[in-house]
Amino acid sequence: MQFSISDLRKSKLLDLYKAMLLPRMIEEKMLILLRQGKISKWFSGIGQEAISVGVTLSLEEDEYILPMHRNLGVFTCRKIPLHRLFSQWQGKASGFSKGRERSFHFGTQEFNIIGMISHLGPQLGVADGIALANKLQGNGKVTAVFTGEGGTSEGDFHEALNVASVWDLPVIFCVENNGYGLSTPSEEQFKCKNIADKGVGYGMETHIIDGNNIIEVYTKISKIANDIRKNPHPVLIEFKTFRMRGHEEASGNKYIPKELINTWGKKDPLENFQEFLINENILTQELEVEIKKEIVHKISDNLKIAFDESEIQFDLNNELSDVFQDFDYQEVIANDKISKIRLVDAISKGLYQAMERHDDLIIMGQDIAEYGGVFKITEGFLDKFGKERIRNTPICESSIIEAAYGLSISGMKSVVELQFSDFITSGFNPVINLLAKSYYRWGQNANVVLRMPCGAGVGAGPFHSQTNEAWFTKTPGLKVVYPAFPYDAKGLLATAIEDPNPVLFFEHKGLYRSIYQEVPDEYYTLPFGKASLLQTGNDISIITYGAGVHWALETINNENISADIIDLRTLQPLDTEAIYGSVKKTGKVIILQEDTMFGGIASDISALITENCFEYLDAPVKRVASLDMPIPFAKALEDNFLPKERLKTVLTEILNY
Ligand SMILES: Cc1ncc(C[n+]2csc(CCOP(=O)(O)OP(=O)(O)O)c2C)c(N)n1
Ligand SMILES: [Mg+2]
Repeated sequence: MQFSISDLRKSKLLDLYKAMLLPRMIEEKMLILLRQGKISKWFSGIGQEAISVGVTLSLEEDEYILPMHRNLGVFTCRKIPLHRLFSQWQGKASGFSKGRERSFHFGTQEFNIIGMISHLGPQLGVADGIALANKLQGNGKVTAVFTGEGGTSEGDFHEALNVASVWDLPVIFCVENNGYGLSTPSEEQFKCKNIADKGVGYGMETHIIDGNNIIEVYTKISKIANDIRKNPHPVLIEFKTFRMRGHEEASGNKYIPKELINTWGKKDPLENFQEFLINENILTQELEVEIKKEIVHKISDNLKIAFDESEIQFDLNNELSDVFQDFDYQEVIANDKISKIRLVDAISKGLYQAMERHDDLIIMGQDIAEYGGVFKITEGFLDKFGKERIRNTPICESSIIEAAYGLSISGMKSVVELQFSDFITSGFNPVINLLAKSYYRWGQNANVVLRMPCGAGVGAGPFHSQTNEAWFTKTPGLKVVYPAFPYDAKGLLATAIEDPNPVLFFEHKGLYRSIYQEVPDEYYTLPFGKASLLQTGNDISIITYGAGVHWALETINNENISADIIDLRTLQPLDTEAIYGSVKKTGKVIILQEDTMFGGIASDISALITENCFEYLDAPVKRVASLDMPIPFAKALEDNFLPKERLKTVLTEILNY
């Protein structure tokens, strides 16, 4: 192995050596502890240390790094106290995730490290968001993100590279090509010669670097980082290296040909560099012994602290109260000036006023800038707020939601407009696994609102008509808002944007231009978790939301029935008090939803009512919902799919019970 040290000082060379030695020695200790059953799982980065160390030491300490499962060197180079790392791996309180996350699945703002989620690829899009914040703030910072070559097969990789390139984001995408993704060799993972070749297709600067040569990694990445700081742009680096041990320790590496291990064993980044330093008289045997002794002590002292720390105890309140970040709701009341406007106008005005109020709020979505969005909600926004804040995106829901999370990590707010709520399936992973779990996992909030134009009745067929709120009400960590009126929509959208937690904001397309209401012209907020009682009566309670509210009002008024009609307005949090109060009064209840029947939120509300109001019920709790089938296109089919007509039959049945 050739080392070209050019103008590096001796002390720097020794520092690089020590920086690689520390993670190597920690790992060797961990392998012993693993065999003794003292730690649970270990993903070894032995043989790949030069990459983590070289990249991390090329960055400033306040520049974000997003490592993967083999990048212990990133954590040690950022000088995290070792006992905190050890506590983290043992699920103890001095770690970074209150015992909720294992191995390297955590982040720490203190050290500017954003840890991975298991799904690998989302890391890359998160880096885009952090880099976008840096670019918008013009602070000249660079962001580095890691992935293995296996992870490059995921859609997230392609989306993230494409977005970074189109937006000229200051990111270094570091691919560690270590030959295997679990047991799958590279030739079964991708067909091109080098992963770096993929960057060409995105119009991106690329480099191939010997990942086992610390000097090459450090000098090249330092230079690239400097270039990016002056002139923001993304760079794709392929580090050629090899995974010397199994995917994780329990899985072994029998499937790897011995010759490969032997060949790469000779390229060990640490041994080769050590030999070089000795030959150059920079390192002596005595110094080597001294350095190792110091590290051994450091590791054992810190291990003792971690082992001495008591196990974490379960406290229900602690766990549940960390699902969401506390939000101190501030009521803002508008003056009396009102205008009669449609739902679509109320959302547009609410969003516009939120943009005026929050300088750090960015809107991202497909066709939202010049075109104003497919429903024209952001029409005219571009002129007022400019292209940086009203961002047209490529068609890539996943990486944009990941980028929104990255913006939140950097302290910014974002609203992402889904063109249709149906398309959230293409960005499902980051919603469920990044946004929803982040605060609970490591205390990082996701200050993101996803606007979800949804709903049927517009003859749009199976892929433009779904109302998919139940996919999200099921997932702890997400707030779900579903207004039925312009007044509620405007006030609740303002609150959604104020709230530091991730909010899915459902907007029914069928109501956009058909429902008018007098709405305050000024900015105002409305609280989450408060249903509205639209009409009172004594014979039955109808609990509903969205388009269901309008079906219920129409049906009840036509049939002249004395009913409570409750518009839930938000589904998470759910106003159970309003539900129970009404059911206890009327003794009969229908839960009406536009969603298909099985597994919808009506089922849970029904269960809550039977569990909490059983003695007050005079009839079975009834759900009225769409048929359990995809939404059809033709009018007669769609009308019969939807529950509106069935509501009358069920009403009669329950009132006569
Ligand atoms: C979406 C997803 N699919 C599968 C896995 C299981 N898995 C975890 S790591 C891994 C291999 C990753 O290979 P690579 O990206 O090359 O990284 P390496 O482990 O080699 O460092 C697999 C298949 C996962 N975590 N997430
Ligand atoms: Mg790999």
